[in-house]
Amino acid sequence: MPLTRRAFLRAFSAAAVLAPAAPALAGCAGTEDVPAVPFGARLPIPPLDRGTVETSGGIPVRTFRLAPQAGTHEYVPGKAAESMGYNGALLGPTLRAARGEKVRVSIENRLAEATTVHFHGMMLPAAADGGPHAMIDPGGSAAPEWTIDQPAATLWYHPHPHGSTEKQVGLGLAGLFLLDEAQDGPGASLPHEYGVDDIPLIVQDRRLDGSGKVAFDPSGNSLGTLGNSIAANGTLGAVLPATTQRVRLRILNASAGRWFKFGFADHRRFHMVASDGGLLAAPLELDAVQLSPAERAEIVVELRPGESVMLRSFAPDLGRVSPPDAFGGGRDFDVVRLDAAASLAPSSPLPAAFGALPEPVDARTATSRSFTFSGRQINGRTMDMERIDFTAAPGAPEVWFVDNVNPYQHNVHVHGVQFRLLDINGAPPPPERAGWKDTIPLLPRERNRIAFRMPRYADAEHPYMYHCHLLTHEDQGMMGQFTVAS
Ligand SMILES: [Cu+2]
Repeated sequence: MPLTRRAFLRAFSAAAVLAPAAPALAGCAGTEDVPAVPFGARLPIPPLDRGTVETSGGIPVRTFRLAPQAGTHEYVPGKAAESMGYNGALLGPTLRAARGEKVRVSIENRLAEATTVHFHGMMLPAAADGGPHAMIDPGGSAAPEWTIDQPAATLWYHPHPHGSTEKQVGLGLAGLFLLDEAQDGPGASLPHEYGVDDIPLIVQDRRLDGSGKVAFDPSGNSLGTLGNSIAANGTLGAVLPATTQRVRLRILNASAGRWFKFGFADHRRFHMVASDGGLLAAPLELDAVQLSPAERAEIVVELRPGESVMLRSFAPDLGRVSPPDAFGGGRDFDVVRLDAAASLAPSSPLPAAFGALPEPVDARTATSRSFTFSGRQINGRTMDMERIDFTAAPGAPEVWFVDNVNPYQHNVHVHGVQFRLLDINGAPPPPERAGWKDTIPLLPRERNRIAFRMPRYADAEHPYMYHCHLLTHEDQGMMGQFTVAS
């Protein structure tokens, strides 16, 4: 699915206006030669890993093992590309644990370079978070542990080494971490048979060169590397054989810089049931949901027997961009085709509501902080591993103003917490962003206000990160860090 030559030229000539230092067309030679991969390969489902329960000091600990390693993967059949994966050549197993369980992740780095494993969206102690201070050298190991203490959700894990996150994620290091409730909750009637009607969907753009290898071009435009191909669970042109009337898709945008606006080619409506940190207050009927890098949405789509329907990414709404239509917008991508069987097993109807979400913190008593995102800096500062930007009290209520003053996109992710979006430029957020979030888009000239409680774990030594999750921006230092201490 190569971009047309005209689209490339438009993107790069626009990029030159905003990023005059960018070398023209660097690293994209041959990109237009990528063979289109026809839809037909079965969508791979990452193996479900519930770990093993070991007892430590009389306490059961659900223990997972992750071994980041190098390998090769054929995005284009017959053309091997260098790749990285956890416990395999690409991506990683889907880890799954329940609220209240103690978990441990034993990590053994089999890569030839240092890495970390960050648990994105997890409310956990900073020492277990896997940020850029938690480097694991080649041959080294780590075993972070914590207790699951948050609602059921679709979280994920990925590397976070300062300066090389885009490369490691882009080569394939990413996996899902699903959380369940301890007992049946309001989401229990949703499709929940993993790989059958509850489908993990890791969507990533890949920039493939003429030989089918993964290429990077972080200086090409203001969003970093944008791919010319869309992989679902690592596969181009994937098809999901559906056997049930309703299918739940847990969609993760694991791209470095591309925004997606997911919907269906026939514009059918579907229900979004969960955002980053868990269930919405009620199923939300939509015809498209937009996700910036690292955001998730769980959707439930209804199928008719024997039909085929394409999950498509439509041209995203990228806000006021100057110049318009420059950075990865302006076109559609087909992502995965759903082929319904001639006879579909019945599914439970969706509940009318899941239950109201608690009010965010009281803005009048919360600590207020402001963060201005500009260029590759936050509040005029570039990430410094040795600098702690501020310290907060455990569990303290916080309200943050997060401003993007640029004419192009950023987004923001805060480690260790789930937050709520209070308003965007003073107006209430759209309903798909009104639930629990750990990552939100920052469109051009937008001021977002978020509220949350600080992690309850005091640790004066290990920091949490807040940063732009456009991986090129993050690698270039658009990140800060805070500690939580009594
Ligand atoms: Cu950014």
